[in-house]
Amino acid sequence: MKKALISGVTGQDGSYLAEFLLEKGYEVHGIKRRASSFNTQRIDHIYEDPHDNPRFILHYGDLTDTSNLTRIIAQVKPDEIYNLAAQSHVAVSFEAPEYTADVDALGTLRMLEAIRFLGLEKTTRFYQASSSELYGKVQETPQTETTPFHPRSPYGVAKLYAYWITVNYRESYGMYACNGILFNHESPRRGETFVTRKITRGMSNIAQGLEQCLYLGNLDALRDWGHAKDYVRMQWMMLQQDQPDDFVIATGKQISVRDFVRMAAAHAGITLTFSGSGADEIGTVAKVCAKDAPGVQPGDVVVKVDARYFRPAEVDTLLGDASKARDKLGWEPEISVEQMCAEMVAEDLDKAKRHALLKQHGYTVSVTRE
Ligand code: NDP
Ligand code: GDR
Repeated sequence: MKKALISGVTGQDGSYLAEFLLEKGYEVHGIKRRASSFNTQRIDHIYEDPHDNPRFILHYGDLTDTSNLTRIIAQVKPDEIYNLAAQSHVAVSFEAPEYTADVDALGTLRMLEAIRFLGLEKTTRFYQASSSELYGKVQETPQTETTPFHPRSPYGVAKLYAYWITVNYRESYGMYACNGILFNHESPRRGETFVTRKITRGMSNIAQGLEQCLYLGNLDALRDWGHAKDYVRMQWMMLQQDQPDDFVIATGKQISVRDFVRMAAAHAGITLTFSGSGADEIGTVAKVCAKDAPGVQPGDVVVKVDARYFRPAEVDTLLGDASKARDKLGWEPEISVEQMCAEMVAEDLDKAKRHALLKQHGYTVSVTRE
């Protein structure tokens, strides 16, 4: 039985990857952080009783703790390591740049060093969760594996270090180490403060009368959005090749944040008209133009731009070209952004309806917002 170790197993990708590898027959080990409240919601459905000889095993750990990582890797001796753990929020990285560098850049080095120190560099394969944020201020469109990097945030710069240290350990020690340069990918399990989930959740709550207005930043940012399920399949495929290599994973299509708002609103039963345009136009709003959902009236302003969500340096546009992954690995994304948005809204609307029902019956319902 093959063994995999996933850092960041409690995150969006970690949870889908754990499911995927368990289905493939792997013994799956995951690293989770100690938190003051439960942080395993995304993997609770695959949790196995530790007293029952499980195939899914969790270890407490942290990417900032070298001895802890070394001990886990020594104990598990994994065939494959997927390094997905990160402070993954770009805007937060401007608030916590040093921590982001510690986890995202040095954390990757700690993993690679642990493999080398334990003499596993010829037996353990390593996947690094690299990012389209490396391209930042883009030098060419669409972006491929050879497009120059110009990161625009402490997160992007930390991931740049992680990218190159992965390449360096491959070249220096003959380690099987790969970078997946992944463009944005989302799902109903996406963290609530990333823009797509913030929108699908916000529109669902507004449709049910639980919230009045969604405050967003740059509506004109363009992203190449795919589905996390498609992307974790590719992470595994990358580690099954004869030779290690780096691959872009993207859909090859982009839409704006504004269009994603329109799409999500429509799925939640709200038809919107936008006034104003331009990334910096604080007055930009979206109004409801038809009453299709119980929580809104025609004329209600349900989206406003708030400068607090602007970033000190923005990544305006990202569009990936995953031809190499298609040609060499036979990978194609199967889920479109429209299907993904519909799935996300369906789940968030379901939750909003349940909350609305509780509220109707006198229970207190609090909506957590950023
Ligand atoms: P999430 O933010 O959903 O998950 C991040 C995971 O890392 C969580 O399990 C989190 O734990 C864990 N983590 C954070 N800090 C530490 C730490 N110090 N030590 C140990 N674990 C830690 O991210 P995604 O699943 O979306 O992304 C996975 C990886 O892919 C990340 O590295 C991200 O930067 C990268 N990436 C993501 C893209 C995307 O669009 N989703 C695109 C390109 C790259 P906890 O649950 O406790 O917070
Ligand atoms: P991103 O994702 O920064 O691309 O990083 P995010 O969803 O945070 O932002 C996408 C774009 O939307 C704009 N935006 C807003 N973003 C957030 N979070 N909140 C808002 O209110 C808002 N309004 C507008 C942003 O300015 C940006 O242009 C994600 C993460 O998963 C990274 O870990 C990963 O590496 C990259 O994708 C690829």
